[in-house]
Amino acid sequence: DYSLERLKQFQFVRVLNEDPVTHALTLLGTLPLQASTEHAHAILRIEKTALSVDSAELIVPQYLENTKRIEGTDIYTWLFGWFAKSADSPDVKINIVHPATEVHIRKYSKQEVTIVHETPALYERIVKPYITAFPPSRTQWVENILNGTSEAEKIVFRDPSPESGYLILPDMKWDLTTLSSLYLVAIAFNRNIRSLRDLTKAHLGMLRSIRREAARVVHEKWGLAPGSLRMFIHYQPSYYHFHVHIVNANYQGLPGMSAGQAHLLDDIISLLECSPDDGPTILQKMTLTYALGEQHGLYEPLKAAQQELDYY
Ligand code: M7G
Repeated sequence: DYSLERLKQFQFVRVLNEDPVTHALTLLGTLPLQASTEHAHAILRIEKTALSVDSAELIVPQYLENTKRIEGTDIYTWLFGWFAKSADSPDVKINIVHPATEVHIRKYSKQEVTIVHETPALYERIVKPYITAFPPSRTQWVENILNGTSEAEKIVFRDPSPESGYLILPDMKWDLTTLSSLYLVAIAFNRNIRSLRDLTKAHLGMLRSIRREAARVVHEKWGLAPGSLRMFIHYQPSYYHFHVHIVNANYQGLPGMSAGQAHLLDDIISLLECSPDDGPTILQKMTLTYALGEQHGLYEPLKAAQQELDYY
């Protein structure tokens, strides 16, 4: 039996694996064999237990012993939390949206998804008006970052051109320290690109620049070699102001990486390169297929419109 006393005789050799998605570390070491002083190799996979619904009342902020703010912009704040005073590394990362709108409550709710096919016609009729109807307050956090009132000291790259410039900074999903889950975001200064449907050949310079500068900055600042980044663009995004997700390629299995939602920056660049010089680009002519949660504002209208398509 692996009593506490026996486990304490574990002699650490090395870390075999680290998984930021499941919050696990796999250690190699040795443990004494039963009724012996002789040690043999032992593998310990240590995983933080899931925060279950049953433990909800134990993780409410009243039980926190300490917090440390990581960053914040507009209605978004993210911080570390400790449940016990002594622990070095924080027990939890807490993201706060406050005051939260109805759209936020729906986005963060558990929901079933359905696959929809968005033809250019459906984009024009349903999606474009939906995007246009968002109040500017929805992307106030983006404006705060672009005009330097928030997260200014976190910016790692800046090209100030209003047409083709952008900023690169840590995404609020990142804890700023765990390299294996490195997550940055590039945000364009150009406010006219609401989604990848608006990208044209004229934006190729900016897209190639993001690809190049993100790799350079991440190499210089965090030592990650070329090829260690997965850069992608969401469709649908939550925020219709053009941005690119820049993520450690080894950080896999995130919900926002599903086929359909995440489009590789390299593929987008290539699709634009293959597009004609005049007229609509491939991104404007193609049918985009993706999963929509039932709480998404486009769910009902797009689902209803699917009957008109030839797919079924
Ligand atoms: P998205 O594809 O529009 O939506 O990406 P998603 O949130 O469903 O992925 C927006 C990206 O910006 C996400 O990766 C967010 O984590 C990140 N993000 C959102 N806000 C509100 C902030 C913020 O205030 N600061 C920073 N640094 N990143 C943010």
